[in-house]
Amino acid sequence: MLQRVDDKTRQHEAFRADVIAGLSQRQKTLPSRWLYDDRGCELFEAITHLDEYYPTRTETAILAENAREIADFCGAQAVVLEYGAGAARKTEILLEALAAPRLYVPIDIAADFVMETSTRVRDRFPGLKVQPIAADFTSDFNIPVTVPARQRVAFFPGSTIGNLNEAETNGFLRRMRHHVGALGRAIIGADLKKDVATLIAAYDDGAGVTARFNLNLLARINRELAGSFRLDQFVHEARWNDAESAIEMHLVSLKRQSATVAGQSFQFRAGETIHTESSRKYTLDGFAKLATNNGWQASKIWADAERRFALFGLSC
Ligand code: AVJ
Repeated sequence: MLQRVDDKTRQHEAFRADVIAGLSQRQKTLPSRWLYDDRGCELFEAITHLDEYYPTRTETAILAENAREIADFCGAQAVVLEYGAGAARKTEILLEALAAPRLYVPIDIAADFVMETSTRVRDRFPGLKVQPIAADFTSDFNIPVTVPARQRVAFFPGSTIGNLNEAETNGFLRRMRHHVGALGRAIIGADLKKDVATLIAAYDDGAGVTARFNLNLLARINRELAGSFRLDQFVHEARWNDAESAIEMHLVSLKRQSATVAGQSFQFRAGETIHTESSRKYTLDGFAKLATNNGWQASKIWADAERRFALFGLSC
């Protein structure tokens, strides 16, 4: 319990520091990880069911259709390390396809969430050992020695990798490589570059769910950091940044205004934006090169017929 209180306090402090620092920059920016409070998770779940948002259903279908081959690539007795636990259906498809997984290790910064995931997976797969780790997968941490060192497979679906910047991506791929060891493997989901109209629609849906998801970040700041953002004076925008090969989400200030956060005041020009998320889109070659540069080799690629999304099977 004490641990949990500590965790909450630390999270709150980190949130405040990130918001103050982000809003003090010339291009105001807020780290996308803060989009996922309870309401944000609910809204993201709703996004995954939208017609325009193709990634989730495409990746799930790729996984389901290639489950046999993917399981073979992992090895029947794999030790599955999942980074950012909770991709429920995807995890289940993989675990189901593995003949005799030795252990499932969900890793997530939210201690409560990783415990919930563990319970759910234990219920669903009686007999499967589950050993949760509460850690932030974007910073350094060690896998406990109690996790068998052989046949470790890093599982990172959802194209969450696309939200990391270049330095974070390199660091993350290397850390994963270190975690699984020389004989280890990885299965990583990555969204692919495609026509801009399809991409924009996926991040600016007709029903406005993504807009609510983005604006919820301001509501969260108001709630948790005594913020004074006027939610009706900011609008959601999805932009394609060609140089970064990324879709960006911004919150656009509709007028010249100011907002207070934790006692500090921030000024906004009319049309000025807060950059809240980048979602990088890869080419098959580009991702393979990224893997190679960080100690991996892209041995397998599973994609849908339209090449919208890919699962990469990496080995060392
Ligand atoms: C969960 C991070 C993969 O980048 O596509 C969806 C988040 N943001 N719509 C993505 C998101 C806006 C999503 N990821």
